[in-house]
Amino acid sequence: IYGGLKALPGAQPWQASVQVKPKGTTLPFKHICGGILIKPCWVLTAGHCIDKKNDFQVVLGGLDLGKVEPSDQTLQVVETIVHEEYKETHDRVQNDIALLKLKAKDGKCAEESQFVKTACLPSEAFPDGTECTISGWGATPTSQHGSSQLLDAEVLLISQGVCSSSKVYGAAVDQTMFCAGILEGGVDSCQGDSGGPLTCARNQTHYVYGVVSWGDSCGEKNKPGVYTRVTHFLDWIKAKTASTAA
Ligand code: 4AZ
Repeated sequence: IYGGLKALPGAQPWQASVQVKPKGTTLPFKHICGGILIKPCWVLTAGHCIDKKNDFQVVLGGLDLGKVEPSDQTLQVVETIVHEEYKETHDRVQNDIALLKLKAKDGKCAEESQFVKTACLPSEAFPDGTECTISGWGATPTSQHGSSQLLDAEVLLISQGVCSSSKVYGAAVDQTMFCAGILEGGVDSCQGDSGGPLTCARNQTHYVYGVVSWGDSCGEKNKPGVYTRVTHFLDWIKAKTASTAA
């Protein structure tokens, strides 16, 4: 996260760290992407975070990735579902969305606490200019390897007209995506934040409106972050997660 601050305990309780243990090694799990808890057994993330060859785990409730904290809940992933039309081309990713099904222990997956809560799925659009929140452990201006502390920042929703104008991203951005940030630069998501949340609030309820997806570099003028537009994928999310009551 560029232009962010240390997240306060409990401020982003849906934030997940998506971690992999490369197959056929004994290396420990390491953070690769963010994720968003949307149901006790389901984490939403980006399609480009999922390489099916890997074993995944998800850590919820943590702020410092370098420490084991009492609020941590570490869960195994039993199924990864990448969008059927996920595509990576030279200049962009499309349908950059995936779901991770968590493994239940004693019949439960994530347990709600002060530090672990689900984010709601949005049912309608938020207006351009709405102030929303991004968070993650990704790269910062002073650390390309990311931050061990969870950071968050406020960004503004940018209109589709501006986002797909030639001075910003042109035709690389379509209706399944949106831009958010500050056009002057300085506040943005970055590598390692991918898959994580952009949430917008209405009446004290937090909605997962975007999934960190891509962008040209980080924090540059006229190159805001590009987010998967969750409202475009609601039917897909509901269909895939309908198999479990939780
Ligand atoms: C990345 O490489 C990435 N500034 C994520 C977000 C942004 C750029 C790159 C947005 O995962």
